[in-house]
Amino acid sequence: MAAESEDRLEALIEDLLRINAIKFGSFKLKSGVDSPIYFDLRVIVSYPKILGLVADLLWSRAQSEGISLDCICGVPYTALPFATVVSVKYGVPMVMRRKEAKDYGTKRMVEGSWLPGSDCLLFEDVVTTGSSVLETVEVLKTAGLEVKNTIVLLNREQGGSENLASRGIQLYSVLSVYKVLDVLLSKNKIDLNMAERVRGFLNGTTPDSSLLTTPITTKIKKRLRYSERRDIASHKAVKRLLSIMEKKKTNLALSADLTTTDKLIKLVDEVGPHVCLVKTHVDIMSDFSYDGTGLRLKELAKKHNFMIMEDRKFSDIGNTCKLQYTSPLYSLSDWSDLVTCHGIAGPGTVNALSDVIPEGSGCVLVAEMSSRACLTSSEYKESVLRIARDFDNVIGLICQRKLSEREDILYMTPGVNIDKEGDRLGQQYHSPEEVIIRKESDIIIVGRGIYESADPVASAIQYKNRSYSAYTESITIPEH
Ligand code: 5BU
Repeated sequence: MAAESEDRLEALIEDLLRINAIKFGSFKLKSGVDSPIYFDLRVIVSYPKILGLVADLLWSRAQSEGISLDCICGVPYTALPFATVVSVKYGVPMVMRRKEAKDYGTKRMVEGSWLPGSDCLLFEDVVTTGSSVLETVEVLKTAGLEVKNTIVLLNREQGGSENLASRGIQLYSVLSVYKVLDVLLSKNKIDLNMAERVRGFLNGTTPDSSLLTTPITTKIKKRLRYSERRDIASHKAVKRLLSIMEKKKTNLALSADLTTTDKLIKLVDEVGPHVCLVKTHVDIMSDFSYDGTGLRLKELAKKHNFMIMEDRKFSDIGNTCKLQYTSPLYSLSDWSDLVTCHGIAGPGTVNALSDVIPEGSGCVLVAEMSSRACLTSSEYKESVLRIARDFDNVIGLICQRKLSEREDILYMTPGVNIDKEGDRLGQQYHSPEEVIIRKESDIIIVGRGIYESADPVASAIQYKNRSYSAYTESITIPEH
């Protein structure tokens, strides 16, 4: 997701909390169930700037999904003004669903003008099970409109998408409840207890009633030190990496994307003293060999005390990934400690790799990418987090920010450069401070910022110092 739209989403979440459209506590839902979180988005209508932002985000979601439409409609009442503002701002025709038929005149349930069979895009404020969307879809269909897509401002992630999909309606969401929790946690607007309570409620695990009245807190969350994280972590690779980071005072990873062994080995030998991790892409090399490259890297890892991660991004079905990982051409298990892996194929990939990855090594799941317009939506990230939770050999995430409250895994962030904002091929860069302090990630991954610089060692030291200072600054924030 582009940084700009990510910033707008974060701003919206904070605004919603401020205007009491999102509340934490104990609330009885229509179903009679007690919920620790409540959304009342009706209030948005009184805040024109927020309403405008909501309209922009709904419309930009429709655009980015390439949804074709003839008109739009808001599920009454809350989403009615959303649709109205989109209609006016972006010049899209709108139809309006009546809640009650007039008892005189035309008795129409839908107002406006359309041709039979026109595609109508529906907007909704919050979706839980999707029942109000379905009710409106029925009325629109009876009036001769087609509804294939719905965009919801906030998805409570309680089965709505699946229910609607089973009725042929695709649901897209601007925000998921998990995203709301992550952002509010990262901005210290709620504490871990509350975030866990809401997650427990959404996952169907029994809430602890003593926490039902946990108030919103403004207390600043204390960032844990590497040594504290090491004690919490159970995986050997996490413990080892954290120990290296603490001992060498570095949270810098070198992305050694060079294409010949000589250049790669020279760079790694020079920069090795300053990094905790070296990341490789063996398939970009013209002369990779197991003993000429792999084993020499392993020697350097020992000499300079760093770990090695092959950024292979396994993404196929389990069986193929197993064959790729064990291929004797690369013999990855002999020299790399970590391998990256996508979640796109589901849990099967990580499951298969757990059969072949040796003890003490692990997988790092790609939850989020740095490239412009990448497809890692909130729902996708949540699914990847679930896979990470289910497999012990997942030791960390490649992500653009600390994506969960878990302290027993590592968060590693590529797309870091001090001098540039991006490249011409979609890469997007942030500064070490942005990544470590604001996004609360653990490790910055830097490639061209180091190996393309005139003095790679001096650059590595600069990245190391800035990134490590950002960490020490964030563990010493005084509590309020
Ligand atoms: P750069 O030269 O600092 O832009 O290199 C970044 C490296 O991180 C490069 O090896 C990418 O393949 C890798 N990367 C990334 O840039 N963004 C991502 O989201 C992921 C990996 Br996943």
